[in-house]
Amino acid sequence: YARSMRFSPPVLQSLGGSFRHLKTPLVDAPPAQRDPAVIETVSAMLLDIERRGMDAVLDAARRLDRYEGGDVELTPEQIATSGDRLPADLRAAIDLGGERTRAFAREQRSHLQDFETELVPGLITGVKYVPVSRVGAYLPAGRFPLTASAFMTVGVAKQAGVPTVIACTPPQPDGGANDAVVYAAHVSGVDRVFILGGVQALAAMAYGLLGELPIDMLVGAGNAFVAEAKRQLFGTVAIDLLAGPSEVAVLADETADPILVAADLLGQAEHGPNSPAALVTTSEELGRAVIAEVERQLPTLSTESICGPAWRDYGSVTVADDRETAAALMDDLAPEHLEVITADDAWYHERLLNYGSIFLGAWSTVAYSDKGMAGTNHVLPTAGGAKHSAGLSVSRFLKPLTYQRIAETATPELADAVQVISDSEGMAAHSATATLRTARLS
Ligand code: HSO
Ligand code: ZN
Repeated sequence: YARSMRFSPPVLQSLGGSFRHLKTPLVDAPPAQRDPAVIETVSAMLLDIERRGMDAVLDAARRLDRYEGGDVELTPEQIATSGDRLPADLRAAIDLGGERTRAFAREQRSHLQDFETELVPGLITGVKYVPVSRVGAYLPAGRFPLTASAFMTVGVAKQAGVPTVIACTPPQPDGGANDAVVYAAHVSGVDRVFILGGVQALAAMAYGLLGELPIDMLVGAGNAFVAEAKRQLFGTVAIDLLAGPSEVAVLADETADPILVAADLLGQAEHGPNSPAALVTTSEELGRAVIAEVERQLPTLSTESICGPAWRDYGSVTVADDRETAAALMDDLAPEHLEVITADDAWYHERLLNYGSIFLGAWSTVAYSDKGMAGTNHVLPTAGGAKHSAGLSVSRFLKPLTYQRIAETATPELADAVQVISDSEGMAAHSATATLRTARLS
């Protein structure tokens, strides 16, 4: 994630003078994501854990998370009763978000159809969707617990039909797990939960140290160490994606309400002091009003110490002369979350190509998806990753496996062509698999 919500100079150049910046990010360089010290630390930890197993995992948990407990696994009883300690309204909201997220995943699953087709007589080919067998979800509970992450990872994997989904979540100051996070994992159908954080959690799942076979796929976001551990474990296991700081971009025209636009920009800037927020607008008046409104709202937020620096250092406001320029600028940013609040929402929806998830109209706001209420996944590509990848969804947990069933009738054509290509390459054994069949034709 080298290029967090920055316009690329060649794109700006290609757009000529058809835009101007009202506010540019104060910090010139994007946040350092490939810190050599982080890479070193993570690789030393993974090596240690691979060699020494669970002893090394527990050493790391004690040293880094001050974990003093014995068994890191929650009992089924502890998981089942996690909701009892929550306020009733929180419990109900978690029930709602969990069910909504599963409903969307179920619907998406139903559109992924196995198929079979006879390409030419006797050549039958097809696709069969098969879920991965074991998934490990990382459920962060640091500065903010992000309760809904369990819906997005555990819940969606279960809707895909993944038989075993285990989860790790870091210990809280009292040594236990965060009840809301565990309850969200429980309603999502989690099989086992462990109180383990950071690199040691990912390694324990990937190396099969938790009384479970090694998992096939690691999902879920965390801090820079967690992201780096996923990067280094990729190959040993599959991963969802490498998430950098959460981002939001708003594309608005003169019809947008600056109060809502400012609130939605600050809404994601809250994730961290390096969380980018960008406004691209076709109205200079709206742009200026939003800048003023952000300054007015900041002191009203209890998280001003995060949102303030994020907006100052990574916030931007750009005015485009027309909607085509606005769309081109936005496609270049390729934001994780994109809100479109204009009189032309449908036109933009049709035209825009790069975003993790899009929110159309003033009533659609990012937090609705963040907390699971919109049903869509909040694990999304950041830092321009939306140019090449989509976010997590039920399809990521399913492997479209291909098959072929070939009859004698299709053999002459296939075998002759395969023989010709194989011979031209000098691959005699490949060629023989075809010619032996030709010889057996009745
Ligand atoms: N915006 C984050 C998800 C989240 N935010 C959950 C708050 N809660 C990544 O999409
Ligand atoms: Zn968020």
